[in-house]
This record gives sequence, structure tokens and C-alpha cells, in this order.
Amino acid sequence: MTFTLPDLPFAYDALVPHMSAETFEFHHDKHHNAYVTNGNKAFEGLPHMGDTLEAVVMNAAKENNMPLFNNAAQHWNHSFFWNCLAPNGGGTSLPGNIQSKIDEDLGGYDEFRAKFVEACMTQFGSGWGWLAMDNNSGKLEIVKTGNAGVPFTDGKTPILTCDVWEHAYYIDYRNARPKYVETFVDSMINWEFVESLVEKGPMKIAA
Ligand code: MN3
Repeated sequence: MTFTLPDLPFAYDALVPHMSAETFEFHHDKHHNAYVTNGNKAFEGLPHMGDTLEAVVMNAAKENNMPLFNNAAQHWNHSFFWNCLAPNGGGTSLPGNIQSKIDEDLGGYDEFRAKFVEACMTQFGSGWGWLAMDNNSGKLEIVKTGNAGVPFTDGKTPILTCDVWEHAYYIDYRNARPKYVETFVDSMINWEFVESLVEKGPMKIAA
């Protein structure tokens, strides 16, 4: 398979004032593109690693092929992250299924917000904050991963993510990760995308 850079699902300036066009020009066109380019190089000669991006990430993790894992997982994470963002996103008015799941599994929206922000804040260094669904219990959990880590290598289906690498927020928020994460939750989350993932349920990866 060949990794390809997806287009952003919105215009570069669609999230102004919360996230600038300049951030997307660097984050998508430079950072994400580099993971795609380097992922293709790392995948060369290794077709047995799989023919879907998810399978490649799983197999690279199993075989501890870090150059392939890091680039393929970062390609997956960023492709997913773009879909988690929406103009006029965020807010406390959630679609029905995700609202019910958050109430049942996490104790309500306020608990979700506090725990998600805390996970993003306490991820030391580069990484990701996640809302994920445990594939066995079907319950939502808040998790964090370092560097390129992704919950699906650990039996959890990603439902929502916030990129907390400094390149995600330094242009717009400088070092203020808390302000960035709170603005992500309050004004940028694509809850319709999240809802579609809750409806789909646990992901199945043919490795
Ligand atoms: Mn990033």
C-alpha cells in the first residue's frame, strides 16, 4: 500500500480564531506530509506488514519496527485528528448517543471535560489525549498516549483525539497547552464525527 496525505476536511482558515491557517499550513502540509513521506520509505520492501493503514500500524507495533510504527501511526493519528475538528465545533449540546455514553460511562459532560483536559495536560512531552471505547467492555475511557501511540494497538477504539505535540498549538497558543486544550473541547470538537464512531462501535482490524 501507499500512504497518501488526505486533504483537510475544511478550509485552512475555517477554525479561525481558534486555530490559524498558518497552523494548518505547517501542521498538515509539513508535519503530516513528512509522516506520509517517511512512512512510505519505511514501508518499502515490507508488504507483509499489511494492506490497510491500521494493519500496518498493528504489525509494526508487534514487530517493534519503530520507524514504520512512528510514521504510520502519526499518519493515522493526524488523519483522524483533522476529522475531530469542526468550524463552530465543541460546546455542551452533544448528539444523543455520545451524550448517553458519556453520561453512563464517564459520569456526565463536566466529568468528561475535566478528565479529558487533565489527560491532555498531564501527557508529559509529545503525545495525544483520547476518548476511546474499550473493545471488550464497550465502555468509554479517557486515555493518553506518548509520541505516536494510538489506542487501537491496546484494544481500544479511538473516538476523539487532541494532538498535544507542541507543533499543534505553538503558533496560536505558544506554550499555553491548557488554553489550547480547553479551546479544543469548548470550540473545536466535531461531535457529529464522534457520534458516527459511537454508532459504529468497536473497530475490527484485519492484521
Ligand atoms: Mn501533530
